Amino acid sequence: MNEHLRTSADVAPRPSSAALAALALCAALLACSTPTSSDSGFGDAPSTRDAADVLADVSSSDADVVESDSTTIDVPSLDVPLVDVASPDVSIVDVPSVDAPMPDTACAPGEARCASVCVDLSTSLSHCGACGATCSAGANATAVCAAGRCAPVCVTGFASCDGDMSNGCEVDVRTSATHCGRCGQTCSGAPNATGACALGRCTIACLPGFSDCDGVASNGCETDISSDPDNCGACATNCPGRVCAASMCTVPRSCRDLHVAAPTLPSGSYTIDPDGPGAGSLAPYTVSCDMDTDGGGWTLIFVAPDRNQNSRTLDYTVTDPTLRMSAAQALLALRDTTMATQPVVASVPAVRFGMPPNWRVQAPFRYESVDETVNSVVLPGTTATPRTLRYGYALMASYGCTGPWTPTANSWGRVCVNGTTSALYAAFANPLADNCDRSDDPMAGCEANRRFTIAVR
Ligand SMILES: [Ca+2]
Ligand SMILES: [Ca+2]
Ligand SMILES: [Ca+2]
Ligand SMILES: [Ca+2]
Repeated sequence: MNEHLRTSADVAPRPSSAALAALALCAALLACSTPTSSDSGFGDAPSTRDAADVLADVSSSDADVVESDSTTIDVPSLDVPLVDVASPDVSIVDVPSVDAPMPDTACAPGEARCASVCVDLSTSLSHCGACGATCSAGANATAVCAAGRCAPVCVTGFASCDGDMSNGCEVDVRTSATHCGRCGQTCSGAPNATGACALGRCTIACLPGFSDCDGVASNGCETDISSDPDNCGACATNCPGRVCAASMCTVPRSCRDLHVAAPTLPSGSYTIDPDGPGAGSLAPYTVSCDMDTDGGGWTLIFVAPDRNQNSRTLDYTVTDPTLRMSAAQALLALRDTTMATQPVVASVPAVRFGMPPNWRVQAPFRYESVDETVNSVVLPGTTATPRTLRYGYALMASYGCTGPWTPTANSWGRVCVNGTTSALYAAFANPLADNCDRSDDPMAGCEANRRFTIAVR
């Protein structure tokens, strides 16, 4: 038999599995396409090989099989450089080369070539007028290239008022009081106000505590909102207690406090809280205030109720003692229903004196008979004169303010200041009609518009 034919047992090195697989394919192909010795009819020519020969050779050497049979087997090679062909590095990067010169004809009319880029030198921010000439902008400005020159433009609301665009547009003309709306436009001040700029238009800025309640800029901030009870803290904010202090509504402790806080308030009824608003046991209550007499600020604590009292225990009409306890002065006066202007009767002036300590304890009508010296001022007047204040429910020997008190079996009643023409009150402890007149002429009766009053401040 063929000397080349050998069994697998003869092969010293065993072929690898890959080689065997290749050989199996090789053997199959040879069987179909390679003439065998029997087919040719020329016998056992040594040059003729069959599948068995190939198998025997491969078994001895892998390399021999691949080299000798490559032309006929045409085994698909795994080494075909598929990866190299498809390499993205080659096709993408190499084509648009940055350094590659571009023909001038590639730029559109009106454009120039800077490096490889076509630009419009008249408008390009990076190549303004010349390649590489960049346009920048300072604060509040936008870079602009116009007609080949850098010309930064201020953003809306700002301006360059210093003539220097290198620092941009440094002025906010919407709010600048010295460049309002445009450079150099200054906003002047007004009473209680400084010039200001809002939305590019001149206006005024009120000083603290003032406001422009009438909307008229020319008279500035005419309203003192720190103390105006009609514009307290803000325009048209009305204080129920008629007191505005430190721009806040409050309720006064007395007519005196109210008068100090708001000197122009007229006489009338006002709400006070003698032990303080929001404090103490007292709730606010209404009293009559005399803002006219002797400088004003008087709180009325007694107003004769009608024409005829008949009592030894007549009390103040404001029974709360707080006001009288803190009062420094008392005022006797006849008043009309307004409780205001004095004297209500020209011939009967009011009289003012230091608050008698007894009057703080209780109303003078409740004492039997007291004479005490007070420094009194018959109004209008400026000289305090020591005079005898007389008060009590007892009977006096005269109808005026003279003569001794008599035993109290017959009550009568008297409040007067001896030696003056000032207001007198009499007969309040007697069934007869009361008298509201002057201390030296006590004959006129009390009337609705002729009431005896005591006020304190
Ligand atoms: Ca500037
Ligand atoms: Ca005004
Ligand atoms: Ca209170
Ligand atoms: Ca009487």
